[in-house]
Amino acid sequence: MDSNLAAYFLDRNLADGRGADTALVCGDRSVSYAELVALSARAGHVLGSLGVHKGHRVLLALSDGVEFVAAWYGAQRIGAVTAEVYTFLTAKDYAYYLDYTDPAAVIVDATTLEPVRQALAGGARARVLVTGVPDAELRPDESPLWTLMERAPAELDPVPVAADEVAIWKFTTGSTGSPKACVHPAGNPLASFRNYALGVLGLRASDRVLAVPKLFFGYARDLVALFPFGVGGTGIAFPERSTAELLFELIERHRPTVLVNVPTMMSAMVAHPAAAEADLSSLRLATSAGEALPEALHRSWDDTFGVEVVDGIGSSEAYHIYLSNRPGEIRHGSVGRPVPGYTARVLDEAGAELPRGEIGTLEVGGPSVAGGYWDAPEKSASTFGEHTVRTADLFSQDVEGFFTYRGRADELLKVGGVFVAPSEIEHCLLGHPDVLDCAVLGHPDGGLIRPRAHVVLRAGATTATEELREFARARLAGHKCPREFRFLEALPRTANGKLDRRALRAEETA
Ligand code: 3SK
Repeated sequence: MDSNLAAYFLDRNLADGRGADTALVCGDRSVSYAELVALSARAGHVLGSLGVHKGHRVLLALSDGVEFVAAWYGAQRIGAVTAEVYTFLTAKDYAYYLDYTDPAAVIVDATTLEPVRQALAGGARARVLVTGVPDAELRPDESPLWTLMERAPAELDPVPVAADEVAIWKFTTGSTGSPKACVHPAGNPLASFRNYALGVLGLRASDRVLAVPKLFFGYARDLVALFPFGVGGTGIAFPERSTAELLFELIERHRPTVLVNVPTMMSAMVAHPAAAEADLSSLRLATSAGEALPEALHRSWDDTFGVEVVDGIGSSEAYHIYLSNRPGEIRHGSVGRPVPGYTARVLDEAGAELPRGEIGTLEVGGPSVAGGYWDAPEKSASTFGEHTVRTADLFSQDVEGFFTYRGRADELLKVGGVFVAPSEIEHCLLGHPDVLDCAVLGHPDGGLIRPRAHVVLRAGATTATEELREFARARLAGHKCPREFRFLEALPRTANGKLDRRALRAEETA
């Protein structure tokens, strides 16, 4: 069967009589399925005319919007392999991605053109397609995407792609080293769509999905621009950076039914002065992933907004979410149970499965696990098995089968000879009403390692070290209680919204 993703997620809607239905909303623009199919056909022609063919890589350095989605499906339509990068990177970062990806074409916009130009000066040989910049400002070796699309035919048959042929690269930063791409065949997003989007979230044609993270992050991209299209629903995209205020506005304006969220933004939304008046009544559910959702934050979200949050965990290695709660069956503090079709085992250091209740590293198995990392055979061999991936995440599973996140194996602190997970201390402190954000790192103290808390207080709060110490002492074993607290304006976060422990450590030692 053909697994071309443009055929599956876009063209099928025309065959099913949904051509006039809205596929994508961005600002005042509403794009129907028929229009999106035509835009992707035009983009596919443009790429083809520049010599991009089946199996070639296309790197997207684009802000969220119609252009992103049209270009992505244009590349998929011709059987090319898509990879996306964040739009606020430096020329040095883009040089790394261009060198690593070696794309046949890179697609940029007004935000990314300059740094990509500088990066390309290093000698990379990709064709450059530009959108959102006047044609007259382009250099002779750069091509105007939109102008060429306007001249291109609006029909293009999808190139046949088998389920085991590579279609998508998903970058993963990991906690060490340079970003690596997880190489995914076309069948993986289809498996994730069936198992997670349909099997867990129950996506339907009436759904309108809005995401907090940007589309370069696969968690958001698939939930906005793939999975809703698989049921004839609507994705909502916006180019601006997400803020609580903007999200309240977008939710009131576009009336999404599903909000794809991350814990940091949940915290910012709950703490926002306009939270009580915000109208989230259009939402039938929100998802949370990307980071562990602290129980206290989950409960304050429930109290503030009353919108059910389906917490889960995914990874670029497993393609998307593999452990998740289920709507109507939410267990606070747990990331739920395996998504249908997936397995999850808690292992000891020797790789043997641990009994329920014990903490170990998680091994995930399922139909969407990547074939490996690009150009990293040793790391691939130590991470991937036959449709399994060994994570560095620590978990325990209770007798009812629910999994609880216990931190990263590589972040554990050995305090007084006992392993302590920073996440346990962080989740405890986040239960204090004045704590907005928190990260715990180990620091040497008289030859010993002790937990040190970095805390962001809510606006106007004046809570001091002694009160937080007492709060922790009442809830945690003595060796887990931080003695030292540092108060910060904000914690460093990655482009995906995850806590950046490396940057925090660098700030600490600067
Ligand atoms: O949490 C993640 O890193 C992730 C990555 C890819 C897809 C989905 C998720 C949640």
